[in-house]
Amino acid sequence: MDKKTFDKHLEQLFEDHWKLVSRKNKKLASNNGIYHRYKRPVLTRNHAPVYWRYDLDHTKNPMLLTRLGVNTTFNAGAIELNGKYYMIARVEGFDVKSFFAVAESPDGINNFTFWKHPVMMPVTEDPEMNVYDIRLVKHEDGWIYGTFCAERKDNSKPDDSSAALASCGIARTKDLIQWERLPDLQSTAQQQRNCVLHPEFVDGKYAFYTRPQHGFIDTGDSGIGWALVEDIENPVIQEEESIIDPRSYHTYKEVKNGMGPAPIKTEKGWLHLAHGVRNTAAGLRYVLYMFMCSLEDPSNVIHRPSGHFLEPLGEERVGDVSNVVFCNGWIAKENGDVLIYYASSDTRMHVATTNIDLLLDYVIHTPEDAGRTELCAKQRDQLIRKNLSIIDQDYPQLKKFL
Ligand code: BGC
Ligand code: BMA
Repeated sequence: MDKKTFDKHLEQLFEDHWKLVSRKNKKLASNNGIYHRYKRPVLTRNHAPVYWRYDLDHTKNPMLLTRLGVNTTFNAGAIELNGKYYMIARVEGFDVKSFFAVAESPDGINNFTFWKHPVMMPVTEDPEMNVYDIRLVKHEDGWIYGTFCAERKDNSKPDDSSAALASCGIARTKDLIQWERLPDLQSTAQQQRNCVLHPEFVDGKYAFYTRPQHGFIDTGDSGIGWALVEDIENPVIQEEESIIDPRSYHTYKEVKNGMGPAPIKTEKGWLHLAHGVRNTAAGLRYVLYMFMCSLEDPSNVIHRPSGHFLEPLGEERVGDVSNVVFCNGWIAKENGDVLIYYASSDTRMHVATTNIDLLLDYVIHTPEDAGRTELCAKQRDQLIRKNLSIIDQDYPQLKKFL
């Protein structure tokens, strides 16, 4: 390409990118009353700046080819700071290494734009192969913490090229730019993924939601765990973690589950969003679910609405790892609005909007899973009978729809 054509094409690339990040999203009608989805994803691989992917030097890249491709932008942590909304996305290159990058929006829904540089996350003495799925929390100690999965090769199995060890990386910051890396969380479990720091001290200690597991994929007999840590600069869990939300047979969390973002404090309790995984003939299926813990004892689950909260729908079902929704970031605004950032199929980010009142009503008043088919059918039939009598007495105009 001669320089003139090169320049023209280059400008077009920048313009297309600009159009993409300037485009406003559209709220869709709610299909459940609980939250609204949006027409378009809020962060995709095309949101990655052109200068992250191309070499703009005409002498080195005369045909204007992508040099370092960006494959996916997903599983973002989220935080509101000084009236702006930030996601720290898991950006995965074509090289299958992910890194963290901050994307900023003026309203939390539109115009998410990556900062110029990705996060330069410091490493420990044992640098990891990969990092992903950061959870951000403003802790009452004054720091913003990021907890994420730090993955290393399992050197005890040199012949197995996919044997890996997952552990909880911890770093803290004040501005999302400078990060101080702390040692990885140490526990009695061989592996940890999906660890989340509770925003408040509990008995003067740091509290972690964990997910102790025996193998890299196999979570063994576990679920969402809970443990206290005295010193965040030497984060060691002394006791065995207690499992506050176990997996269970024939539910959306039959094979594994894990905490989502840090919980939101409300007057009635701590709201939790988590993911549950079921194994199917089409592979693992990930959905999101909610529960609530008590204010007095944040390790005590007091409400468990039946079934999942958000599932992969339509286009969300297809991507790099299909049939997955995953959430590790949400923001509760001061006015009670809640922005839920969820990724679909390990590929792109979406937002769903709701508010605390809706979530409380959902979590407190959705009945619990009745436990087995006969009881679930009865539970539904009771609702049907009640509704039919309400229609009979109060809504004669609805009878024609029955
Ligand atoms: C991937 C994760 C995945 C995990 C377990 C990791 O290597 O990066 O996305 O959740 O393996 O399958
Ligand atoms: C994992 C997670 C995510 C991912 C999911 C589905 O175990 O930690 O990174 O979204 O698998 O591939």
